[in-house]
Amino acid sequence: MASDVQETRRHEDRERLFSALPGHHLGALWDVYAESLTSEPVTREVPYLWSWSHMRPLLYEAARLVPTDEAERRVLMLLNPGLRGKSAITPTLYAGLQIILPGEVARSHRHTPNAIRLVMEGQGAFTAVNGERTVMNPGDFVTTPTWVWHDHGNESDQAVVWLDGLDLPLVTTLSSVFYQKYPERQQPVMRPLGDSTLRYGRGFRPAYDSAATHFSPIVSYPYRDARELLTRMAHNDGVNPHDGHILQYLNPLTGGAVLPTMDAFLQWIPPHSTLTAHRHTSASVYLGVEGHGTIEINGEAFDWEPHDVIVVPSWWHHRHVNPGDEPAILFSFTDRPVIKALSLYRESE
Ligand code: 1HN
Repeated sequence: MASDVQETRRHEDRERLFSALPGHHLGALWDVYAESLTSEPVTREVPYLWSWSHMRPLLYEAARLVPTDEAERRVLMLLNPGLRGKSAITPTLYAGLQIILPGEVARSHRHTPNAIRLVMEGQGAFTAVNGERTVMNPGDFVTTPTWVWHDHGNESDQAVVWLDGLDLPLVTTLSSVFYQKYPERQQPVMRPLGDSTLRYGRGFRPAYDSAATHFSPIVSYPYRDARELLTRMAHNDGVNPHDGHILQYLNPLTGGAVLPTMDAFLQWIPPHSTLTAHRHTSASVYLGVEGHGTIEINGEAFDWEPHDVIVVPSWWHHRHVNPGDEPAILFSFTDRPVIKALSLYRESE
């Protein structure tokens, strides 16, 4: 009998303890232990496909209604449905579509988050990075690494649209966001067109320049060059079972990923092929570039067309299918360099 009373008292004391904890900003580990230490990664973020046919009219409507002077950057963000309230496509990565109209300027600034761009539509806009302008044509890959001044302009006669990829959610989580406006709207042009490619992208570099930054010194990787290599690989090389033919955008100073936090790729899924599923502890954001295909993510089919964006979260099985007669070409960027640097990279079929 006495033990029943003791048991009741203990129960009441526990209730009192539990209800007192939140007021002191304390919590009981044993309540959340099982959901914290899962036997393998469990993601809140989900796979998703953003269709270009839905996004395009909204983006052009945003361009009509919101001037760049007001917006600094006129971008529609791609928000993962599993990460409500976060400006994020995965817990580490951000993606958005940016549009710049003829005559517009997206003012100069710099920030600690790294950014990549893949041009989707229109041609003749430019991105300026550290005094070098680079013209943006469809399929071109442009980098704006951590803490470099960058701005965009459009002196052409057509709207230009690109995919922005940033490590902003990661840098925010690491409490390391810094941002500054350049004193003028645009930075002065200090270098000729193609300067960084001539210096670092042709198998040479100025010999007294011994810096080995973890971001690529090359501003632009033209689609023409990437497409030529990919075509060569498709005609000469064996097919990778998971990725078909795939090239990595390289930082020539390290031989590794183009940015310290993000890796980027262009890949070719051969006609009439079904590749082998795999999964890895890095998330990928894909952009359809040419042809069409399917990414099956944990068995669910995401059928993509050019300019559609697909997110594959960490540790979800995915495989590529190309049912068509033409090669299917996909761009992607990932947080793999971060996962690898932290010794957390795992991959399995
Ligand atoms: C940014 O600076 C750009 O420079 C694009 O074009 C998107 C998203 C968040 C924060 C900064 C750009 C951005 C961004």
